[in-house]
Amino acid sequence: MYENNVQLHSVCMSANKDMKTALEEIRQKTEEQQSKYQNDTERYERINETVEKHDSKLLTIERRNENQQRVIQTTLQRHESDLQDLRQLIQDLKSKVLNMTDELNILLKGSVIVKGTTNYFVSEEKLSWSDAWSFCRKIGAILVHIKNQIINGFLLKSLSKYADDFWIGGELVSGRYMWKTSTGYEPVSWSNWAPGEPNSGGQKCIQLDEYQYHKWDNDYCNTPQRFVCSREQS
Ligand SMILES: [Ca+2]
Repeated sequence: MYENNVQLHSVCMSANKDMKTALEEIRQKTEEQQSKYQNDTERYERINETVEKHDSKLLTIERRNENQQRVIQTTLQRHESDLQDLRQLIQDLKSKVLNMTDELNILLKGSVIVKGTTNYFVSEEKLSWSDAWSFCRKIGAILVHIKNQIINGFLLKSLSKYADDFWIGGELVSGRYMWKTSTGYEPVSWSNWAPGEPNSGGQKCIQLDEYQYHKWDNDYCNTPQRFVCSREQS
């Protein structure tokens, strides 16, 4: 009986020891697992932190890119607008040069005299009264109106060297002599008709008659004559 008890005791002790060993192993493994879990958690947190930092940087870079794109887009649009303005400017300049060339070519066909703020163009070529009017309009002028003795005297003196007749801007309209303006007509109130003029017949346009010392004479409007345009200086 005693031996049996000793034996049983020995078995129990052995079993107890094994259980303790097993428990110790489990405890150690649990601690190792806990430590590993702790390490993994810390590593995950570090990775997560790094990812968040990178996300933040990426967001900053994306915003910066968007801002740069907006700036580039705005700059491009401004340059396109400037380019468009420059093209228009070049077009306007070309047009002005062409107009100036036209005007220069016209001026080469005559001469310009100046009194006060008015330029007078004395043509070389001879045209009908209506063609002379059109010519004057091309250079922003009109066939000259002579409304007083001062202008009359100035033109007589200037034209006395020419042995030609000159159209001026008066014509017969509805039985009355009128100055043709850029928009209509004004009555001729001051005049310097040569003796016996204006005579009757189909003569309806006023010229400065060289044979009458450039006094006024009505003549046939289709007759080619030299002419005088006038334009106020701008
Ligand atoms: Ca006449």
